[in-house]
Amino acid sequence: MKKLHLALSLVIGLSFFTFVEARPKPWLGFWSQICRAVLCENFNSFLDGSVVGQGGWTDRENGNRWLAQGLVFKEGAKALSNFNSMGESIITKNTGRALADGRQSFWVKTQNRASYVSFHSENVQLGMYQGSWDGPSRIVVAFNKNGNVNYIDARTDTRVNFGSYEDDTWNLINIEWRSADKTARYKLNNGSWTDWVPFTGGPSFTGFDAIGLDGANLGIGGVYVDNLR
Ligand SMILES: [Ca+2]
Repeated sequence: MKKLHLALSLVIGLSFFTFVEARPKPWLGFWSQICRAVLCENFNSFLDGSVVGQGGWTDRENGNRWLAQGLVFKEGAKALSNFNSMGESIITKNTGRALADGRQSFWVKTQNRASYVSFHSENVQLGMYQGSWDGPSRIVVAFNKNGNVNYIDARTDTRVNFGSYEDDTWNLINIEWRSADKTARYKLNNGSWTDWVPFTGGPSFTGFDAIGLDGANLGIGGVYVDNLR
């Protein structure tokens, strides 16, 4: 009798397993939508105009020059633009979810970069921050007037060019970081990864929970940013 019960249990169990396996799995689609970056943002639902105050974005300095707009975008229906001729224009967003190990990508399109005013080594800067733009640890990438893309090597506190980019073209930046040795690596337009390089503020690092964007001294040029993932 016990053997019969066991056999019946097996049959019922297997039948249920087969039934579950055969069902559509909407949660798999949901799972694939889960954001594994500091921020996943496509800007498509934003109202045209200043991004400050929308979707949790805040003004760090002259941030109202970052606009949501639907004329130029990489994905969907909208992207951010910035045509800040002089000085800096900085926005940040803290997601409230710190990643000790993680990744982040950005799509960036400069416009008329020849008209940019040379500004240190960063006309357009994108990055991850700990706490805020002014936090102790950061990973930043910058696009310059001269067509170079750079990161900061914390060992020398200098910007290191690791690629060049085309003006008036959407460029993809991928960044990964790890807490084990407080390093990051970088990739431009699906090229090769750089080596793992120490990022700024490693000794204070616990996790990145903020994103920052800066458009600086763009002259009569500008920049578009879309589809952070
Ligand atoms: Ca978009």
